[in-house]
Order: sequence, then structure tokens, then C-alpha cells
Amino acid sequence: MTDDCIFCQIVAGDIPSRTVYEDETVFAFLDVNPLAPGHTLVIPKEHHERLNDTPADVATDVYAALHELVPSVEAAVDAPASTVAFNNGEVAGQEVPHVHGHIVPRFEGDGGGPIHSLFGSQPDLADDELDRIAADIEAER
Ligand code: DGP
Repeated sequence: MTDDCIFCQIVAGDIPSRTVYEDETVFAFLDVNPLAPGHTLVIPKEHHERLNDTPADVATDVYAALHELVPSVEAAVDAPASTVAFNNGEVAGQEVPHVHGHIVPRFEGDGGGPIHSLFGSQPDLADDELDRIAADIEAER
């Protein structure tokens, strides 16, 4: 637990939350500032800032909880779809530095677009650049 982390304080019960799921390693609760009814946050109980810092076994547990919760969240609010996303790092819009997955129920005509609509434009990448980037990612693993 990190004392000045809001989400660690929620896991500890020091800050109240509308808890929807809890197991040994994962906790999920309704977002206090929902983008849609049922907007849920899924977090590891351990404090890790980003996906990049999260140990593989913990990340696996978070994914398993997301996988279990998505249908339940959609069913609870009668949503035909959901956007499931991580703001991974401050530049990507992450405000709370404790890794969390958002489950945002989606509805016909809700005004939200696909992830692609976050970006006003797309880079024009040549084939050789794409080849190099793919090779670099593979080499970084
Ligand atoms: P992000 O921008 O990805 O870091 O999202 C942080 C989310 O956390 C944001 O949608 C609001 C939510 N949030 C922040 N503080 C609290 C809190 O104290 N309780 C609950 N339930 N949600 C919170």
C-alpha cells in the first residue's frame, strides 16, 4: 500500500467505494466520475503505477477480472457493448497513478466514438518505417 494513493486507500477501506468485485489480488468499484452508468474501474490491490510496472502474474489476474466483469457490467446496465481501456501513463491521460482498467458501458447514440476518435489525425508511415518499428518492438521484448 502507498499511503498517498487514493486507490490504495480504497482497497484498504479508508475511502468508501461502491465495490463490485474483490478477490485476493484484484478490486473493482464504480468510477466516482462515470462516463456512463456502470463505469467500473478494475485495479490490482498491490500498488503499481502503470501496466509496464505490473508483474505478469498480477496483470494476468487483472485481465481475468476484466474478462469476468465485462459481461456482468454490460448486463447490469443493459448495455450492448463497452469500451475497455487503460490510460497508461500521464501523457496518455492517466490521472491516478495506480494502474486501472476502465470498463465503460456503451449505448447506441451515446456520442462516444471508437478509440481511433481520440486522435485528430493519423501519422503517415511508410512501409520501411512500419517494418523497422515492428522489428524494434520484437527486439525490445
Ligand atoms: P484515469 O484518468 O484513467 O487516471 O482515471 C481515473 C478515474 O478514477 C477517473 O475516471 C475518476 C476515478 N476516481 C478518482 N478518484 C476516485 C475516488 O476516490 N473514487 C472513485 N470511485 N473513483 C475515483
